[in-house]
Amino acid sequence: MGEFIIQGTVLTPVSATRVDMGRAVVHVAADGRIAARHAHDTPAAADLLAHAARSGIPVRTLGLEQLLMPGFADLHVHAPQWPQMGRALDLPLRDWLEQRTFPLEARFADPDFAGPVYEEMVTTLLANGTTTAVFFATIHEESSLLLARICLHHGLRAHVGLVAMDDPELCPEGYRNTSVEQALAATRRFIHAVRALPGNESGLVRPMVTPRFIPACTDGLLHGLGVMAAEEDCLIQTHCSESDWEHDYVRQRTGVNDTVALDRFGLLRRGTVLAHSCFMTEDDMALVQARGAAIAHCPLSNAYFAGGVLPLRTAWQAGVHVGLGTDISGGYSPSVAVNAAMAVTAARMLDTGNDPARPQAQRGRPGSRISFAEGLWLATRGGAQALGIDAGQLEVGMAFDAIEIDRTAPGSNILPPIHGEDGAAEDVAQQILCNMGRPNIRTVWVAGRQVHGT
Ligand code: XAN
Repeated sequence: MGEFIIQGTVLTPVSATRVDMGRAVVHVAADGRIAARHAHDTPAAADLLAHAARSGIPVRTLGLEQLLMPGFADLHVHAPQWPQMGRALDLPLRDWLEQRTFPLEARFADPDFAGPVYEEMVTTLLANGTTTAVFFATIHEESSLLLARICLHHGLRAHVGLVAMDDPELCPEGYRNTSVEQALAATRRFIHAVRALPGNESGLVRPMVTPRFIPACTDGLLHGLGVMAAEEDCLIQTHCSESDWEHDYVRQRTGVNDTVALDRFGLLRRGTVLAHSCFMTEDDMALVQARGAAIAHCPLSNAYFAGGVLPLRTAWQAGVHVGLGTDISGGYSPSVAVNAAMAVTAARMLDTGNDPARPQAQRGRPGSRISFAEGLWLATRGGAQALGIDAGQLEVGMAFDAIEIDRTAPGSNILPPIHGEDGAAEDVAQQILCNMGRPNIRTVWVAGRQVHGT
């Protein structure tokens, strides 16, 4: 992969609340990072282009209807649930797991079944502009390692977890770890195997310690995984304070909320990604912040399985890192943009006002709303920050994980700018999150490598 230059309109979050848009010349170095970014019409931009012409560095020039923006981070995807995306959402979480999801995931014991599913999923996520993904795989080592290989082959920046689940009270015979020792040995082998994959020297694909959630794991397994994450310096992912049923279950079993229980097992660390977290209290959030862990906010999935909405503003006020998750297939869309727009919508619905004239049941949490700029941040830099990755903004020093959007692609739902004027950057960000679709995504890069499109 060689260096190149790309010039055109760049749309990027500059902070959690501000989006910037302007024509720029961007230099992507051979290591896949942004080496320089200059506003077009500046002497520095002219010098860069002249240097490119002299040195034979390729230059890609975008038209006025194209936009360059950071790629999306999807912090929560159940890879083996791809075949049931958009199905079975009318069941409650526990029934859905037992009747539909565990039987489907059990089929991934067969790598010949897993391979084509994972192949299609990875390429579809890239086609939707996802440049970083965090996957729950299954309990099966061979097919989970195959998922890591497929991510590496296609250039998706990925985090892959071999799922650990051993509690016979919830997990069916045939789809659970057979003992704590077996689960721990498999997880350790998996961590080492992912790190040693040929072609993974840069760590593009990273393993994650993955206890499914407290109800699926015995105390012995949770404790062992906490110790292992520290020993191996490995990221962790799990579900946390997810739904009314799950939240009550954990309180009954442990006497505390999920966050405190996870902390006691050593599972709350910098680099832990907690999916959902709808039922976290302010104390829970303070603990998560103190440990440096992050939340994967899955607004679409929460509408079906949680019986609650993440108080996102409260999490941010507590200083917690938050990104977005599609939660396939608890969420029905593979698009992080759809989930970003849904996050804005869910926050507005939470904020139904606090008019004392209303009955208590109709009062919301005032101040919950988030802007579309904040939605874009969640979808890009917020997610990357949660994982400790230098990506998610098109700024010098960041990895060039980017999407070229074509606003006039055939089949586009994005309307052209009014009178040819784009207006405010936030308006454009809003339009992209609300109306973009696959036809608009012309090209995708991860770490400077073109991984989708032309
Ligand atoms: N909790 C879960 N929630 C979800 O949305 N999907 C799952 O597969 C799962 N497992 C535990």
